[in-house]
Amino acid sequence: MHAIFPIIYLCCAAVAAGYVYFLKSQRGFTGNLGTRETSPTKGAPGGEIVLTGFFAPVGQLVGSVSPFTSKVETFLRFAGLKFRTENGGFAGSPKGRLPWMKHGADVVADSRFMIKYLQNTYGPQLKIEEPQDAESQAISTLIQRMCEEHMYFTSQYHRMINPQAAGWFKGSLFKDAPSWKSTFIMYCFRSGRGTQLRYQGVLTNSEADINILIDEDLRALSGLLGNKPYFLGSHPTVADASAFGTLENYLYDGNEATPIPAMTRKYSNLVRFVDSIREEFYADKLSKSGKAQ
Ligand SMILES: N[C@@H](CCC(=O)N[C@@H](CS)C(=O)NCC(=O)O)C(=O)O
Repeated sequence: MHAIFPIIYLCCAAVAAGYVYFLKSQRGFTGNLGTRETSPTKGAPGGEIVLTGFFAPVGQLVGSVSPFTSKVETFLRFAGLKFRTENGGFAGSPKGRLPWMKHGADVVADSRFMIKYLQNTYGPQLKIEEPQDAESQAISTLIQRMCEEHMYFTSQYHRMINPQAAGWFKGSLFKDAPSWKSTFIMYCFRSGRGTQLRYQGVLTNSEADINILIDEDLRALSGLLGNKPYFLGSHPTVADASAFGTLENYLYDGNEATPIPAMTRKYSNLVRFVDSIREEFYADKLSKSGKAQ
């Protein structure tokens, strides 16, 4: 009878060691602060832009499954800048997160600082222009903060914590990993993200309450967009890159067992906004990934 205890201890130790090994191999995914260097603000135009982020295809997305990576890629496409992408690479990121980029000798992380850097470096050569009036600039900042600091975390609940997303996590996000590995990674993510979302605040709410917040955010974006092609008028801006990164994920990541895609489809102008950017700026990838739903 007692002989079973050493075996149980050994199994627990093996699982704990595996978990620690996984966290170390990810350089502490969720909680890795990187080197926290202050971002360079401007470089010399002409260097190759290498964007590192999540680029493995997921669902029907043409942009990245990471809204922040998608935001930067969309900005580069709006701006008409040439770039190359690399998949993965937390360890190289000065902020411990994705995306980050190399441009000549500079390394810049965090979508907000990467875009400012590109604007300062390329200025009038960019094909897009930001609004000059204070009200539009304020709206742009508010859209970005809502997408990136609120809509991201509520959707993380449905991706990482909601048990309904298990099929998507294993069959889509980690489709290339063997089943035991994707299951193990899923439970590691649930634990790490669970802690993060409790401190951040989303996970102090029930699922029903989280869904109310999601709908309020979508309604706010839909009301702001109205019939305009883009959030600030007839031309794309950084606010649209940010909203696209978020909304394309809400609509097309394929996580249909959770309520987000159906909730987003209720707002037809948001669907039209996402689809028109996919068609105009991602035609190359859209033809490969299949037509929008
Ligand atoms: N403020 C950052 C956020 C980037 C971010 O959170 N990226 C996620 C991927 S979508 C990440 O790297 N997460 C790793 C972690 O939470 O440790 C930005 O705008 O780039």
